[in-house]
Amino acid sequence: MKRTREAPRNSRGLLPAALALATSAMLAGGTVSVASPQQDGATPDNRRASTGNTVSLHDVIPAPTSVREESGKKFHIRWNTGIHTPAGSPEAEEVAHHLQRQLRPSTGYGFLINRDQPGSNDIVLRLDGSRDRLGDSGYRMDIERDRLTIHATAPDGLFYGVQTLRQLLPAKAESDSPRHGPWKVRTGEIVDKPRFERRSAMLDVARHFFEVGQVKTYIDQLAQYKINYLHMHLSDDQGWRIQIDSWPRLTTHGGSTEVGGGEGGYYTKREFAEIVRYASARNITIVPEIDMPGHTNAALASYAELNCDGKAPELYTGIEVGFSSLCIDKDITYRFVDDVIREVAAMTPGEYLHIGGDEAHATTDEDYRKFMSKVLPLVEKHGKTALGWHEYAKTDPPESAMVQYWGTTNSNAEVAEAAARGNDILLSPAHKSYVDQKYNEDTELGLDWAGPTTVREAYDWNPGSFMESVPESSIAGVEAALWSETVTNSDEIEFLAFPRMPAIAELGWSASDKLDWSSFRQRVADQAPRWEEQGIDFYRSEQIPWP
Ligand code: TNX
Repeated sequence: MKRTREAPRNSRGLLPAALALATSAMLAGGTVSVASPQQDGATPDNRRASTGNTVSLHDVIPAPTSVREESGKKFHIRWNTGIHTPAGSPEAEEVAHHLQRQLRPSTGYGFLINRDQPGSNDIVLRLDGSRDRLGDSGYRMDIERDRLTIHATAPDGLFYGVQTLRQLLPAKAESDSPRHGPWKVRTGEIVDKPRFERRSAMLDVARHFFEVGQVKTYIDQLAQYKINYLHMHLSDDQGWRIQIDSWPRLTTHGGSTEVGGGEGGYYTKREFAEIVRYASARNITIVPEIDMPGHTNAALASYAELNCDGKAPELYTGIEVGFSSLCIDKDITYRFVDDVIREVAAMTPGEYLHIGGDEAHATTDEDYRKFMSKVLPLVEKHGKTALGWHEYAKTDPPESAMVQYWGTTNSNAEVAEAAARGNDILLSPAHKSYVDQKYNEDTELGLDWAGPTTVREAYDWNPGSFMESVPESSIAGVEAALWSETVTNSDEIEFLAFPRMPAIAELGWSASDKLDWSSFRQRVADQAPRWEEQGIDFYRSEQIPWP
């Protein structure tokens, strides 16, 4: 598939005034303050622009809770810089190993990990953070001339601190081959913690199948923006992608194709375990979705007995939705669902199992309710909590169930009622956070039923106040959803996800007084050299002042 990478013909490419000023001052070798219309009381003084050599402590995505940058002094990573970890925490040591693996290739330094007294020039990880200030996943980074210390209350926070540290180093630190330093970080202090517990991304591996390596690549990209859940859409009309031992034809037959008629594919249990492990080492929990009772043609094609008329339909490789349904009145349907949920639950350590429930246009309302009333207890029986698309809110799921909103407006009575009953709401409004939508009419890649969606539209909303009659306390978080009808490989995933996924990541993490488009577009622009080092094929939106 060809993609439009050029900005639309009528774009002028004018530099915003502040950037033009910063650029010319930088070219002249000076330092410059860029005044940005922030509401956090920051003076132009403490907002120094990043230069080629060092990065401003303000230049981080998602924007941290508070930043204090000093002038002049730097922390210098040298050949003998070690990583100090607290004794007795294997998880903290894992974070140290992650940092070591991250920085070794570009710097060529060893980054010895030690548990003795930290030496000078060391990066120090400590589990001594203040819970009042940092919560369970926050961190405080104290950058001094001779030491950089990340304090957290738990290993999660250390991991997030390390992701911030990566962004504070020159972009070439992301290279996978040796580069010349210097490796300097400006001094000061960052205090940071997430606004919402759930910063999620969704990858549809059903419409087009993605190999384990492609999923890992995306996981790496998500982790650096502090995303902590990856929802995998594992079954749909076009394909069944996860091995189920008790129903083997789901994959051997149901997984054998994809949109457009390609060969499809599926994850064996071993491969899926590898995805779960890889994600968890990056603080990401996999949320498996088996979509039902609609979006089930691949299953119905694999087992004739699941169909009301006992006849298996053909495999499907188109992109229409809403034509398939499991047979609501057959007992075998619930033996099938029970087996699938049992096996999928056993493969995923996370609390939630997503049962889909969207666009069940081939199921009557009465049947849909009947189906959910039988299936929701099966989720509980296998030790999981249900997550489902918002249509299932009308079936009165238990209070523990999470409801995922995918509408294109900011009001939905059933979702508001569910919130009032106590259900948590996960927000993925399609016109904002569906990163499978085109950026503009000229982008060939992507669908456009809820869009097109520019980077600014994806960014410019506040999850806490977005939905009418749903208070911020009911919002679990946000999700950037990548459906794959038009997406066939990693380059195409990246083109749609960058820069919109980092935009959604910031909405999920940063405090509402930090959400500011003019600041975000500048910080996104400054990510470009990192993405280039990482080989990320991002969309050069004309809304962003790329360097
Ligand atoms: C709607 S949103 C769907 C998916 C499509 C997507 C394409 C939702 C829960 N269902 O089946 O893939 O639009 O943007």
